[in-house]
Amino acid sequence: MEYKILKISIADRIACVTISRPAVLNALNTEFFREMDHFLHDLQGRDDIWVLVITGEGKSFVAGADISEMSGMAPAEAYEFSRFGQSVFAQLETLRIPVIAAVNGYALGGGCELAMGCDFRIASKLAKFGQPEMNLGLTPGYAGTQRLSRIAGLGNALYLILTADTISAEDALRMGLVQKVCEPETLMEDVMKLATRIASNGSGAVVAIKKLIREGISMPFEDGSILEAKAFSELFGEAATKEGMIAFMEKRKPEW
Ligand code: CO8
Repeated sequence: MEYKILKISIADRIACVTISRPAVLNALNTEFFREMDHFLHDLQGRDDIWVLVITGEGKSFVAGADISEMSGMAPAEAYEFSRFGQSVFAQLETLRIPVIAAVNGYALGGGCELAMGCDFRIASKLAKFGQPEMNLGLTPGYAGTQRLSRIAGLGNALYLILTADTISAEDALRMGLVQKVCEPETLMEDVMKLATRIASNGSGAVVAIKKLIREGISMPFEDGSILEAKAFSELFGEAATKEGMIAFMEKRKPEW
């Protein structure tokens, strides 16, 4: 597929996707979802990529769903648009590898929902977060009502969605919506360092950790603990795990 909106670079086991519609602050249209859906399907079958980074071009991460495209929709179309978007963001969660949102600017509406579909969020000091759909007479439509309360807590989710407030990266950090705030000039460098650190670990453990935390959160505690014991023990059959422990004892870096 020829990508028109996604700019993709792959190096050192890390894929970086830049959403590029800067004239409309990277607003998400149907074409974006088709491209992202295709790219994520492609990624499922690759074992040479261990971390995915998503960012936006220009001053915005993503300023929401494309309002001009949405404004002409009938209810049935809006339902399809919402479900398709939800399914694409859900793929980020079920992808085997970790996904990091590098939030460089506005993450509003669908942009905040995209960032929340990622495994964690690193933000520039200039980033702004919010779910302003209420200003358009709408609710969030890409599972923002579901993810925000799970990530930032019930009170913060109700506060942000009911007020439609735009908040700073520092406020998002305090809410747990963001894990780290960086200087704008060093955002990508800092994110790539983190991605490199994760990608330099034995990939079996990284994949298991994402699966355990993602699946475990909707399971009873005991079931999640059993899942953990199974994944933990299975790693003992992997060469990378043996190498990790032997390298520790031999006081050297593991060779993965
Ligand atoms: N959709 C379409 N175009 C947009 C969007 C958007 N979400 N955001 C910005 N643009 C366009 C502007 O229209 C403008 O275009 P033009 O130059 O042709 O006038 C261009 O981008 C630049 O924007 P501004 O001039 O407004 O830039 P400012 O720096 O002055 O303001 C803001 C930046 C504050 C981000 C402002 O653009 C804004 O408020 N944007 C809309 C934010 C918003 O409401 N987002 C939520 C959208 S709704 C949503 O995401 C629902 C998701 C679920 C959908 C489910 C499917 C049914």
